[in-house]
This record gives sequence, C-alpha cells and structure tokens, in this order.
Amino acid sequence: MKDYKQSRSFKRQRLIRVFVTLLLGWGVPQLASAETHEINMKDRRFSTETMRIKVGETVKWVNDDTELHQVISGRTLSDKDLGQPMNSGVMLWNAAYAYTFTKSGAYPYMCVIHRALDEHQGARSMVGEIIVTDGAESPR
Ligand SMILES: [Cu+2]
Repeated sequence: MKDYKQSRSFKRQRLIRVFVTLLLGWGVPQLASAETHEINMKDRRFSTETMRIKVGETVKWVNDDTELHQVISGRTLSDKDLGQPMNSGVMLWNAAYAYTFTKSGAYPYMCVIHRALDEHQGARSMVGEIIVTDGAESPR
C-alpha cells in the first residue's frame, strides 16, 4: 500500500517536471524571436516617423513628453476606420502602448489631439507610419 502511494506521487512529480519543461521550451524561443521596437513621443513628434518592421514584431510607444499624446490608426481625421487597429487612448506622461503586428501592410497613425491642433495652427502634424513586411519580401 505504501509503495503504491509513493510511486503515484513520484509519477506526479515527474509529470509536473515534464510539463514545466514543455512550458519553458515553448516560452523561451517565442520571447527570443519576437522583437520589440521602441518609438518615443517628445516635443510633439514621434522619434521615428516611418518605421519598417517584420510580421510578428511589436512596436512600443513611450510618452516622454510633458504633454498628453495618443497612437490612433488612420491617415486623416475623417478616416472611416480611425482607431483600427491601433488605439492607445490618451497616454499620460511616461505611459506606454504596445501593438504586435500580425499582418503585413502599411499602418499610418497619428496623435489625434496634436494632428488637429497642428493643422489648425498650420504646423506639421504629429503623424507616423509602421510598414510591416513578411520575411519573404526583400527589405527596402
Ligand atoms: Cu500628441
């Protein structure tokens, strides 16, 4: 009876060990291959206005400014799909917003607050674009 119990607990321990190994095995390569690019928001500008990345990579925007900013998909304020797929909401100072791009294509975006303000004042708008290519395409 005692032997039976011991072997069961041993089997359970071994199962847990196998499970943990599998989890680590899946998790580590995913973290290693998915790159994150950072764009900073400062002086009403995106630090990189046009960024080229690959499918599966992540862009993280960080508000390093003393003003509120946003990351909102769209080329103009009247775009039908404004805010699709990226919509950070209002980003306070030091706030970060990240988006992982799973499909290739061009993703224009803007800070709606400053796009509207800058256009009203005749200044350059706070806009940016992420260009996502799949691995097969040659880098331009
Ligand atoms: Cu802004």
